[in-house]
Amino acid sequence: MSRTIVIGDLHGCYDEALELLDRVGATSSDRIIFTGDLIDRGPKNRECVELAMKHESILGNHEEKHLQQRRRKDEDLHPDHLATRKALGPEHLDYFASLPHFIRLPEHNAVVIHAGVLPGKRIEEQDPYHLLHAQCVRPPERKSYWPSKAPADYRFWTNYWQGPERVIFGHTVFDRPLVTEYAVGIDTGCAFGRTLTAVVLPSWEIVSVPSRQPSRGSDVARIPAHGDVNVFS
Ligand SMILES: [Mn+2]
Repeated sequence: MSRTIVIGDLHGCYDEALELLDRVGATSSDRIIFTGDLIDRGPKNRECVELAMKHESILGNHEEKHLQQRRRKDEDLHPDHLATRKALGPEHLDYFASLPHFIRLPEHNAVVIHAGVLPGKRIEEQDPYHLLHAQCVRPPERKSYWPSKAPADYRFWTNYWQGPERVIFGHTVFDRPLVTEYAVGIDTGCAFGRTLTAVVLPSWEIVSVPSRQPSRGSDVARIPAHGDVNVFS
């Protein structure tokens, strides 16, 4: 039976992506989807984009940023973004411009998005800002906060989302994959020296490989054994 393998944010971690594909035994009959944020932070941006071009990806906020900065001068870019720009050609930016905000997997009652959604709206009606950025929210307000900067009455979006689809997402780095009834978060911070994670459908098996990058500090969402996921450090 053919599988769908969804892989979390690469951020230039190409070697780990190949190791993960090998670890899950990916073949040409498997469908492979990346959750966006292929670029920035890690060492092999071009390779990651070209890997995604051979498979499928959604748009991440980092691809969006490079599209927004497309006409900005080199000297006006963040050094990390400049390094990425130098590794890419116009064909890669054109590819970013073609990427969807979500990919539906109706056969699994699932949808792949980059960041998050607000409750009570179909995926097609979601604000693209939330699809690319949502973390801690207070519906129906539009505002979203980084976990470490969220006021106490803002909660991580998965605490509100009640489906009907199970959302597979990246963007927020967790200390281990987040698995709830209606959400599966698979960004485990490879670019920060943690792990790269995939979820394999239809079994929903989670597979991770260790990062080869040096350990770097980042906001990491620590998931408690019970309760919501608003425990961050
Ligand atoms: Mn992101």
